[in-house]
Amino acid sequence: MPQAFVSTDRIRSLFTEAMSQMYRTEVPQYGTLIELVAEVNAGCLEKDPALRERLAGAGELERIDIERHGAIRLGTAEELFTIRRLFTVMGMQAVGYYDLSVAGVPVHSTCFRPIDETALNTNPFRVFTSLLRLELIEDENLRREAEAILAKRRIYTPRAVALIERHEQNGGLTEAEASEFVAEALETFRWHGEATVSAETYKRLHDAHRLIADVVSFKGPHINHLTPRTLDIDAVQARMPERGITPKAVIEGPPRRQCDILLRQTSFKALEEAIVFSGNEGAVQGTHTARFGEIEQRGVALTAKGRALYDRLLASVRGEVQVGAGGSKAGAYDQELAERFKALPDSWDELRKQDLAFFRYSATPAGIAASVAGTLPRDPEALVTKGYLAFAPIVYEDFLPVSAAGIFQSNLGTDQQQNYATRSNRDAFETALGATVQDELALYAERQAASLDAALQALGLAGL
Ligand code: OOG
Ligand code: NI
Repeated sequence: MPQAFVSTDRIRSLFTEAMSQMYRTEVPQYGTLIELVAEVNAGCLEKDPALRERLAGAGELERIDIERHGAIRLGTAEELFTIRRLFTVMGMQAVGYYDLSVAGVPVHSTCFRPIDETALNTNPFRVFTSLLRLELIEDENLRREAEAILAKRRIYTPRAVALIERHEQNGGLTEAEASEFVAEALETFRWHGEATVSAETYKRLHDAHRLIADVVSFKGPHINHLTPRTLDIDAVQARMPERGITPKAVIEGPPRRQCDILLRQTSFKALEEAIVFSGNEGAVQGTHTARFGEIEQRGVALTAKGRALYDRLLASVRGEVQVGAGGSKAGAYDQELAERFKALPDSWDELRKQDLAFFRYSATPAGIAASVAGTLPRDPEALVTKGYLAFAPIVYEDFLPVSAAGIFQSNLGTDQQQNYATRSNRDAFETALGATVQDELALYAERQAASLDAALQALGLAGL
């Protein structure tokens, strides 16, 4: 008898749980953040029974405090190639290309995440995965040295690679293999307090860019943050100091609204941690700043038209108010953001009618009854108006480059702003990845179209 394989969704859930446990132990302040988020979420549910009911109906209640994303930074093309294969075992694919060099961060990135609706509903965990762009280091000697250091490391355990290969060959993993795989994969994301380089090399890498030191100096790409979901990001942001946590100055993304759009996120500043440098003269103590905690609140995915409006409004705010290094002008920024975003409709129906956001359609019981009675109008818009077709927002599952740059920056110190010649290099990224990244807008559009087709079919109006 062939052995039963477990689903990729189950492997992803096991992995999310293992990673969460590991990170809480490694970064105690992250555990404190999780407690605060749980408290705020519980308060929201108590205040808003309708919200509780909606979440319970969607099967969300039990997994509300589960992490929604994490991030790593890789050093070489081979590392990226293998991480794609590793994430495939967990049902995660590369979606979107983000060029962060335009924001002075020498990386380009993608998001590994589940794609289909069932998988997203089971566990939407994603990993923002960046690849260092060594070609952006100007000093040729330093570039070569960094390449040589990275070429020597092996960030995957041999057993993890063997299990990836087994998955590729057999088309799945058994329960026992899956738990072994999760334990082995976790090793890649673990923190190592011992740098692989001397204090002197670290300093030179750090002087070129703090991020370069973070990627090149260690045995592996330690997970640098995990991000749970909050039901009220403003409340968590405001209450972080109560728990001795220092938040970044502003929440990234859109302002608070009735109808949440895209992604709002904020983080606590990366911690300074003790590390040990390698060297002939014995262990040398030092510190490194890389790891932090973040929270997120997601809203509806915007269409290309909606996104263009979002980008324009955000750029106009950022052009007007620049938040200073110490968080000066944060209040003015928040105010300006709220003000300018009034140009983006704040009702689900307007967002839908103006083709600004994506929705999932379904046939209502009234629609089915009208279909049986033969009294349905033959126009989708009329079907919506009469309550025969219902629609619900499709959640944005991806990232926002300006926000991501803000998260990077707040953990790098604002003195690190650099401008690279902004040559985005998607081809090189995809060659390293060994695959093309999927277009996120096409994925949302497909889900919207498929839901409308199915709803019309249910109403006996297929092909309308
Ligand atoms: C990734 C920063 C981006 C987000 O939520 O936008 C990110 C990093 O610091 O490596 O995680
Ligand atoms: Ni993040």
